Amino acid sequence: MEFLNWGGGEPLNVKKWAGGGGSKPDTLTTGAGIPVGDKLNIMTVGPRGPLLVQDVVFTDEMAHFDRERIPERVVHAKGAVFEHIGKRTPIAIRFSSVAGESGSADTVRDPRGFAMKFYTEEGNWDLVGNNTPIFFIRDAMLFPSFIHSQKRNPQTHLKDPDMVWDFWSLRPESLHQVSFLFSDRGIPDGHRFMNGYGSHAFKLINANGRAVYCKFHAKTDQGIKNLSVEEAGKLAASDPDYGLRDLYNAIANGNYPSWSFYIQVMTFEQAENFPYNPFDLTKVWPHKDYPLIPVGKLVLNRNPVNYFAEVEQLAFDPSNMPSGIEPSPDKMLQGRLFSYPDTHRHRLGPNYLQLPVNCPFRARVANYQRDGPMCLSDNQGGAPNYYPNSFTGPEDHQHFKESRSSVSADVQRFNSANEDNVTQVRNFYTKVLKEEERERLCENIAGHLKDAQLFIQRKAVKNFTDVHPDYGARVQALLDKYNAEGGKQDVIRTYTQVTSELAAKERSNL
Ligand code: HDE
Repeated sequence: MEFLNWGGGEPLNVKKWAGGGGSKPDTLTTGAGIPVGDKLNIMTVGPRGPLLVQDVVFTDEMAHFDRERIPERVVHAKGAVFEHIGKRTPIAIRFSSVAGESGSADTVRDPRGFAMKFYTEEGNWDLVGNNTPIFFIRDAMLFPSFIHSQKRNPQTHLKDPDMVWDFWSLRPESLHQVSFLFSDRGIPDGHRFMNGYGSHAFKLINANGRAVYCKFHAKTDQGIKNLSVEEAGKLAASDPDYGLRDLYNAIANGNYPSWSFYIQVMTFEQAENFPYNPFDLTKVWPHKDYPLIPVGKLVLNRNPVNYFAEVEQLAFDPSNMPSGIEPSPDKMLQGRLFSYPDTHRHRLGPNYLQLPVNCPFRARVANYQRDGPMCLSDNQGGAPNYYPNSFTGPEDHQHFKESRSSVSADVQRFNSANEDNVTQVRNFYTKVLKEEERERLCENIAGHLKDAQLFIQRKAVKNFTDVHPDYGARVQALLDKYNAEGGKQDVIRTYTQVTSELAAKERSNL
């Protein structure tokens, strides 16, 4: 295999990562220096089974990622309604963009976060979704690297199209989400005019203990509205807080935005016979086979009173699931069950669940956890702090036990890289998009991909061609135009070439 080197110190108009046929990289290790055998796949029981706590390569990677920085936040509002007919449940929703820092423009092309917290009488339920039903990857192990590739280059601190497209082109399972992102829906017109999706499959268990798989959808009652690339660009310059302002004003003016809430249901038997892994987050469950069933409405009728208290400190956690909702073996969801509470313990401290906006104020917390920094409550007073005990400490109840499921399979790092990365994307390209939407999709992709090096462009185009020859050809034709205009040469310099050029330059400066 050929290895590319990360060149250092070039002027910013010269592409880094130049190289080819360079030296052999070091062996990858954990933070403790232990060599890693597989850093692309989490360890599960069977190819579709749950993640194991013994996957310390994963926890090492993820716990470090969780502590990289204090994440910054964008928008939030509060509202009402859920559960049995007529039942109202207070909720908090926070909208966000993913890759930008706090203060970045609301009109960038980026997935939008759509995080929902339901304060139920049986504890908080967090459905931490996006405005897309799918995601870029299907294995949680890849998430830190994926995010690094979308954020700033560690050397230049610039956004780097090479990093973005290098990762995407090496992981073709991203094609579905990339195609969605570069379509018109990639730039929603503020937060009110987009849908929200729980995205993962979950389990729903009824009162008789019968379980089904389900997915959650929140469809905007305002209708979908997107911004054109031109409008979005203008707004980014003139009103970067456009989305936040729009939402805040709508709620403040009593024009409460709402979303109709639906579920899709799949029986265990249907899951066995589904043509793909039904827990693969890069794919959807077709609506014609798994129709949307209406179950409620989300209404946002109050703005936060204090941004820091109610938004900055608001902590979502996909592992907050009241009895009756359980995780499916979706590998991304399994990874998130660990990552979110881990990041909150780091970011807000181990007692973050006592903060008013996070505490399950409609339920009563009774457990054996005590102390820790910033304990805000009475620390459960004089109640016993060990279990079991012979006194009046809280007891567990069989009634709330998780549903039983059986797995029996090899424990392994199962490689899911090639689990059909194209069929659903092809449907999206040929059947969902109209001709002019296809044109805009290819223009948006080429307009971004043009800034990556040619060898990365070629890898990306190959993947689009695998989806559909027309897709690849259109993107390539646009790239050819850009490349010719930009005088881009099809030359990849080796690391040695880059460094010797630099050395020569330094000598001439002497
Ligand atoms: Fe997140 N994600 N994520 N994510 N995510 C965070 O949690 C993470 C994923 C999403 O308004 C972080 O509190 C991992 C999918 C939203 O506060 C962090 C993986 C989806 C928000 C984290 C994913 C999301 C986050 C950063 C893959 C859509 C904002 C700060 C295994 C279904 C929540 C924080 C808010 C935030 C980890 C993938 C949605 C670092 C490890 C898929 C809406 O913990």
